[in-house]
Amino acid sequence: MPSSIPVTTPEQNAFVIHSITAARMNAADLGLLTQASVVIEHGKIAWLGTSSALPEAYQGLPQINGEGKLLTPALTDCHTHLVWAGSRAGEFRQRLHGASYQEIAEAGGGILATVKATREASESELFAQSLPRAKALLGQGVAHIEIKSGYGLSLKDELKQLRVARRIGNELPLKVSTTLLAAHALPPEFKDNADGYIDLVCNEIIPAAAAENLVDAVDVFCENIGFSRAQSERVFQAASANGLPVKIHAEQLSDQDGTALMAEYHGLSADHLEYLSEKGIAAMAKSGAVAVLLPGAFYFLRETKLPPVQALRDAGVPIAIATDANPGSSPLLQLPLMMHMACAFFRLTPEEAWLGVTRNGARALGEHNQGQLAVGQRADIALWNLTSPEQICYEFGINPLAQLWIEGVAV
Ligand code: DI6
Ligand code: FE
Repeated sequence: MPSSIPVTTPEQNAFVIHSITAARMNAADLGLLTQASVVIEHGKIAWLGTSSALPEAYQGLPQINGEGKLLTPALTDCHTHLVWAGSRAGEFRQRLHGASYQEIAEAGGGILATVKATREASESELFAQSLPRAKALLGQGVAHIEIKSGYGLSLKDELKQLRVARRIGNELPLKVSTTLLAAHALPPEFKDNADGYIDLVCNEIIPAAAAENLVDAVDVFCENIGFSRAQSERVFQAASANGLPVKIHAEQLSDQDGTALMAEYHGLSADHLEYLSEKGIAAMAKSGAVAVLLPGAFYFLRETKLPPVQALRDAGVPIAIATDANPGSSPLLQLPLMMHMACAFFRLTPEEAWLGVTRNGARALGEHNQGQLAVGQRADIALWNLTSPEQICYEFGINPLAQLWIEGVAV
């Protein structure tokens, strides 16, 4: 049982939650601690241990009765594209009539349909359409979301998307990490000139986004319908030159060796990974990057090839789970449902699913001060109406969140 001597004196904004089962996320079994108490102070976890061992200095603080509920770190959704305009419901209908995702993309629909709508939307319209999506995640206990650009595909419109993402983080209590995904698709004005577009991304869009402090990481869609490994590498070089960490959409529809490239650039994560090879797994294991699995896209695209979960496990690669919220391949905003699907489709254990949306989700965003219940971590914590951790993976449709605190403030 961990305990620590308090280093600060308790203040008015400090409180204790007692009678909880704490899932510390410090071990493969989640490090459950029953009849526990946690002390929150200055927006951080100041103490955690069994209730009977609560230090005297904290005993006079306001007390919240956790009534035996499960307390976990708040959730992180480490891969979303939730700033977009318009709807692709018509494409869903086309797919029901037999068209594939690739065929729709090649015919100028798909991502480019959303690019058109996103370009046409003003910044305030884009914000108004996107805000409810972030609110939906917040209401499920998500305290940190990543938001990618990639539906602007021009200097002006990529920056517009990133500004909207930053504004969501400023207006809601949750934290937003922004990722520039200008290399998501080829815009119509660069048709047949992918290298010319990559020049624009590297020479103008990345430096401008970095200069305006609009971006926390850079991503590329490395795929036969996206960008080649060589083009992805040029984007990574520009990201590195601008001091930005990289991530990659890799091996989603085919194996392009993008994961190994990301590892060479010491990237944060490789995401999707259904077609990941042994070579890619070994590269990830060596680099320490996070494998982000996206069961929503697997489900919605009716993919049949499973990501190599057992090989990732055997290699000790940390696994995260996210929604991939986007209008084309994962039109959903339900992170607990992704925990269920990760278990049902990918055979993750409930413990792996929890680690995937807490500790490992945070790591995929380069965050080490959140995602665990431990002294010194940000007090982004969630109390759940759950009798056991696996219940959230088993049953869906009822929101089990009892209370969320972000930096120690009740939401
Ligand atoms: N992979 C995906 O699944 C999404 N983007 C990507 O690179 C799909 C985005 C869309 O269809 O709008
Ligand atoms: Fe994605």
